[in-house]
Amino acid sequence: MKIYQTLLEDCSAGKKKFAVLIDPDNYSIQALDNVVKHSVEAGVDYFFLGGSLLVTDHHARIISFIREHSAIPVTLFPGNNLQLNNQADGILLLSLISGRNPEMLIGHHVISAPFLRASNLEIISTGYMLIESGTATTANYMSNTMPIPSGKDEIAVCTAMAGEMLGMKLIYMDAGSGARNPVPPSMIRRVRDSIGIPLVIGGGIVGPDLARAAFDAGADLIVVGNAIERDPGLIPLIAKTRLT
Ligand code: 1GP
Repeated sequence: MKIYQTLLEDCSAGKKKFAVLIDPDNYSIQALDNVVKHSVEAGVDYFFLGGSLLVTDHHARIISFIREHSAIPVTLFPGNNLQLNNQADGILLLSLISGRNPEMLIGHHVISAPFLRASNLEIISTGYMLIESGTATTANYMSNTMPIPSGKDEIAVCTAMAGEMLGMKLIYMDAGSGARNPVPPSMIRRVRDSIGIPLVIGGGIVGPDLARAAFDAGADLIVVGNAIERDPGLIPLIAKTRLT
């Protein structure tokens, strides 16, 4: 319960959190070394690890490298059950509640359950919501689901409330990796006002201004992947937006 308990305590104290998303396909060990160094210096809260589709097989090596070079918790953010690994600290057990694909709602979880039960991973049940972002994302294609339209705040609100009522511990609204438009602040605000559990926002946050906008609208934790792959120097700048 360490990752979730700390997140809950920090959220109730109004402390904002920042996760760096590592898509194993997009990192050499040298590039990872640079991002891990920046993340340690800037006090990044979590590494999330995963992608909608992986085409390389150095997932395990990436986890070991991060574990050897930092104490920042590594949380799996798996696109499918080939991305499970017992060396991480925890896993966002994602149920894609914005979609109507039974495999993404419960099917993969059934297959993964024996592995997860036998593992030491901290399991964090997450209501995962894809939000339309102006372009087709890998997440939408691979999940075979339709995202929530970006102007339909009420659909997002009702979906998040249902996730909380079903006992999920987090709501994660994601515009998808490399999204042209991030989750709109108005939608973040409406959802934040409607649920009591921590709210995670990711997808298309490309710099400190968008990070600050997401926090100001009510995000408890933001996730940034693509922009950091392009420029790890953004890590300290985005980390600072937690405090302002
Ligand atoms: C995607 O929310 C994450 O699932 C991060 O998105 O890569 O666009 O930052 P970006």
